[in-house]
Amino acid sequence: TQNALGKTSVTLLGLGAMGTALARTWLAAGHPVTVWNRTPARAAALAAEGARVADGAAAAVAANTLVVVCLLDDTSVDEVLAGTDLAGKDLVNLTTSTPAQARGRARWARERGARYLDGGIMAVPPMIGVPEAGGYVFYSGSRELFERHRETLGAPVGTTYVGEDAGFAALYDVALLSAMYGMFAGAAHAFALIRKEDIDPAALAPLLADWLVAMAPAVHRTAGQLRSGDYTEGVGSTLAMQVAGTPTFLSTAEQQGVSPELLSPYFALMRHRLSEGSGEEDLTGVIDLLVRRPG
Ligand code: FVH
Repeated sequence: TQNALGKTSVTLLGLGAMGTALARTWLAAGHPVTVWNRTPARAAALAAEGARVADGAAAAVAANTLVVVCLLDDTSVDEVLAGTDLAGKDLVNLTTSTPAQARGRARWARERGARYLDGGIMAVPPMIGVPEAGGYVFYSGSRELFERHRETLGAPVGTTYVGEDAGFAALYDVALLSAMYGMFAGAAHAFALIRKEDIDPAALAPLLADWLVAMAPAVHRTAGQLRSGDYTEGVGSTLAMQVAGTPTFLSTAEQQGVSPELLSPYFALMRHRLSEGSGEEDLTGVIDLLVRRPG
């Protein structure tokens, strides 16, 4: 359903920080929006901005073909959609899920006659409706559904479609966030090293940020090596050389009174790979050690 300006009507279930930001942006972009939230008070401000407030999840779902859910977790999606009629609906689930939950939800939606698209949000609420902030949502599942609603879904924040497998959006989401936590862990160790010295953390911060940016393109070399299977391709610092340097990192941590607990597991994997005779390789072999083999 579209209004006179050709803007698709949206039903949104879940008015937490993220849902509220999404609803507000759709309203500002001229989309008719019907909302529902378990705690009704959270809908009041949006009602004043033009949202229609449904008196139940079932009524909200019935109001429009495009139904977006942005709830706490997969269990809350179950609870909220339990009594709704999803036949013929275009269900877009922006609730953070595991890949298995997303695939299960896609099957569940299909059994109820709905088309399904899963989303993994790579943004925080203040980035919604602010294109220059660079946020976006990974989408996976029905490509046809994504194409049909691409414009509407792209109104609040960018969109990146990653495939028909409904679990892929969640997988990409968690992969990127996992890398982010690795980066935060490295930065935490770096700040810990200078903590007891007469060094201003604000002086280290820009150096750290620039260094992480300079190192980030290494992921392209890693990807190339994974594709070719040749982990020596384009190698700059060999695994043997890097393992030889690890005692310096561990001794420095000890001298500075810093626990090596964030660095040590990675160093252990590097040593393990070296012990397999991979000294001339890059660090890419560590990935193979992480991937568990069946049995
Ligand atoms: N906020 C963020 O920074 C992150 C950014 C990346 C993506 N996440 C995910 O987005 C989903 C929603 O997050 P949110 O920020 O809106 O979360 P809350 O503000 O905590 O709101 C949660 C909403 O879920 C409703 N809810 C929770 N449990 C139930 C339930 N059993 N039945 C019905 N509704 C439920 C809650 O309702 P209420 O407490 O207001 O009644 C809120 O509407 C999430 O998956 C993030 O991981 C956000």
